[in-house]
Amino acid sequence: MPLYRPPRIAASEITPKDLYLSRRHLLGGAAAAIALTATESAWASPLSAKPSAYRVDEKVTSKQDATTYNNFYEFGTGKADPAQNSAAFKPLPWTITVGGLVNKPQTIDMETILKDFPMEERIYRMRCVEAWSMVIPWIGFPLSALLDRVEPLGSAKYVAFETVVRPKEMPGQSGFFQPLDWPYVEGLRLDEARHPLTLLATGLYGETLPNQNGAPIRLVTPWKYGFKGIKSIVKITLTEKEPPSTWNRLAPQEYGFYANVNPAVDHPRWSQATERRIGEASGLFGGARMNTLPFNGYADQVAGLYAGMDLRKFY
Ligand SMILES: Nc1nc2c(c(=O)[nH]1)N[C@H]1C(S)=C(S)[C@@H](COP(=O)(O)O)O[C@H]1N2
Ligand SMILES: [Mo]
Repeated sequence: MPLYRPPRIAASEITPKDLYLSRRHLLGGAAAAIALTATESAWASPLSAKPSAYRVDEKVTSKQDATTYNNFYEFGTGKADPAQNSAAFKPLPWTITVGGLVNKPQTIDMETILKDFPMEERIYRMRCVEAWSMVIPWIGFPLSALLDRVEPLGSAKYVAFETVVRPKEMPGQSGFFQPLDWPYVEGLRLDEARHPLTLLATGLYGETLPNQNGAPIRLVTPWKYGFKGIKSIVKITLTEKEPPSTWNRLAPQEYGFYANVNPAVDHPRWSQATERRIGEASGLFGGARMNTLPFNGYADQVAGLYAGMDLRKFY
């Protein structure tokens, strides 16, 4: 499989020293799962993972589409911006600090994560609240495994997530126009966070995550709208109260905390009944229009989490 190359990065822009350091960083740790073969892009390297039973039987979106049509406002608001503006972002070295209402708060580096948590490949649907969708082969591990490691206290009811803040490497955080308040934050109820479908992803298409997809580690909750899938996570905090989430804070009448995919509840400005599958045989708008499924097709597995809630009231 050809290696993915971040667009618009010339080999000459990476100094040999950077390269050497990031390579050594990858190879020197106990991260046996990573075998670096690229000479010029240490952050796009093969990542081995066991296949899993979590796979939808639908055509997988091309890697080209999944890595060039992105939402990652830290790198700009256009779909092509994250791939074009993220070459200077350094996903390694990286640590995640996990704390709050837990017995064993800790800061874990990426090598330890790759070594301690067995990686699986999972092919999930991805449905953006903007009514487009993809099918993506993620590599990652269940968030519940990380939560087990820190031992949440009985008082913990929610999990809060934070994206890194690095204005020097993320042009969307440093320009005149700042589209969001940083850091980007998200949250899940603890039972949602512990659900077996909830993944911390470290790769896609057999490789470590490209910067534009949330390197080196991001959240994937396939039954929720894509904005819940917070990228480039540096902090995870167990809390008693529902944590803030970026889009809900910005426009609470348009984006909810739960954000479960629900074709019966329209966004105030557009229908959520159908979606445009990116890259599929196109109509006028460059993608096949298909019906959106309740919980994005994962109702069998997750509907039980919301028993007793009137889902028409939540978006
Ligand atoms: N930190 C951060 N995470 C983010 C976003 C963002 O702008 N910043 N965009 C979200 C949205 S709206 C979507 S649809 C998905 C897109 O993920 P993808 O680009 O890997 O397909 O990332 C989500 N995670
Ligand atoms: Mo989205």
